[in-house]
Amino acid sequence: MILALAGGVGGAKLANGLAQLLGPSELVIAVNTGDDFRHLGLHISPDLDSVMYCLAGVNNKETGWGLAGETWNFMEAMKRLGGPIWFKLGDGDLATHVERTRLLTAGKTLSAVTATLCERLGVAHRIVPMSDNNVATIVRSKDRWHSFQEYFVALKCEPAVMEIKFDGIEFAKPSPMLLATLESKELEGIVICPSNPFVSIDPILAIPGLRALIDQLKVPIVAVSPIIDGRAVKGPALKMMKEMSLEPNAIGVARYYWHLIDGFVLDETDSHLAREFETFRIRTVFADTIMKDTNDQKRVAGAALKLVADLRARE
Ligand code: GDP
Ligand code: FO1
Repeated sequence: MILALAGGVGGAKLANGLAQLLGPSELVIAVNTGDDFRHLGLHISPDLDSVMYCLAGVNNKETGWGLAGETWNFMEAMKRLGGPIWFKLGDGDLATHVERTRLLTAGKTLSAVTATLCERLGVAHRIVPMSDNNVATIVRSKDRWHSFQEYFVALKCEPAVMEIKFDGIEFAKPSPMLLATLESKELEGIVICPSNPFVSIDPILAIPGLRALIDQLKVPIVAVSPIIDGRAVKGPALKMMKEMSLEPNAIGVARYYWHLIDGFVLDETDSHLAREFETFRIRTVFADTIMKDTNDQKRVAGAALKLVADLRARE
C-alpha cells in the first residue's frame, strides 16, 4: 500500500497517476485541508475537491480547480445582488459545497463526508482529509496576517510571505484513515506529491505526532519536485522560497525535505543539478515530470513508484 500526501493542483495530477497504476486497496491519498474555509455559510475544501474531481475525471484542467464545463449562473446572480464575488463558485461546484456543508451540519465527519462525495462521483480510491479537525493556514505579510484564501485569491499571492501558521493545528488529530495507513503493516512507501511544500505538505506534516510516526517508519519516502527548471508550474511556491530565503530551485525543495525523504524525483531539465545532489543522502532520479494529461500523470507516478521499489530492494 502507498500513502500519497497531496495538495490541490500538483497533488491532484500525481494522485490521479498513482490511481491509474494502483488499485483502490493499494493507495490512500491524504489531502491538505489547511486551505479549507467557510464562505457564504459553506464549508469549502479546495484541495479535497481538486483531487476528487481529478480522480472522477470531471476536473477543470486549465485552472486545476473546479469542474470542467462549468456554468456561472450563481455568480452572475450574486453580482446583480452586489454580494461577494471574489471567490468564484461555479454552479456544479456550488452543489458540492452545499452538500458537504449539509452532511457536516448533520454531524458527519469530514472523512465520512469526503467518502460519501467520492462514492457519489464514482471515485473508488480512498481520498481522505489530513484531519477531521479544523485547521486554517494563515500567512503573515509585512503588515498583517491574512487568511489563506484572502492571500491566494483576493490578493493574488502578491504580499511577500514572512511567516506561515496553521491555526488550530495543536488540537488536530490525523484523520482515522491517515493514522490507520501510517500504522498499517501493509504500508510500502510514502509519495509526497509535487505540491507546495509550505502551504500544502507542511500542514499535513504539522499535525501533532505525525512527523514522529513517519520518522519511525521503515518504508521509503519519495518526493516529486514541484519546482522544475527554477520555476513553479503554477502558484506561489517559488515566490515563497525566495521570500523565505531558500534556494529557489529543486535543490531548495530537496533541502527543505532533507530530514524526511529517501528519494527525490526531479525534472530532466534539472539534470545539471545532479552533481550537487551527490552531497545529499537522498537517491535522485530524473524524469519528464510535466503532467499535461493522464499519460503524463501515469509516467510520473510510475517513476515515483519505481523509486520506492528500488529503495525497498536496497534495504
Ligand atoms: P494547490 O494546493 O492548488 O496550490 O496545489 P499543490 O500545492 O498541490 O500544487 C502546487 C504546486 O504544483 C506548484 O508548486 C506547481 O509547481 C506544482 N505543479 C503543478 N503542476 C505540475 C506538474 O505538472 N509537474 C510538477 N512537477 N509540478 C507541478
Ligand atoms: N482560485 C482562484 O484563484 N480564484 C478563485 O476564484 C477560486 C475559486 C475556487 C472555488 C472552489 C475551489 O475548490 C477552488 C477555488 N480556487 C480559486 C482555487 C483555490 O483557491 C486553490 O486551490 C487554493 O486553495 C490553493 O490550493
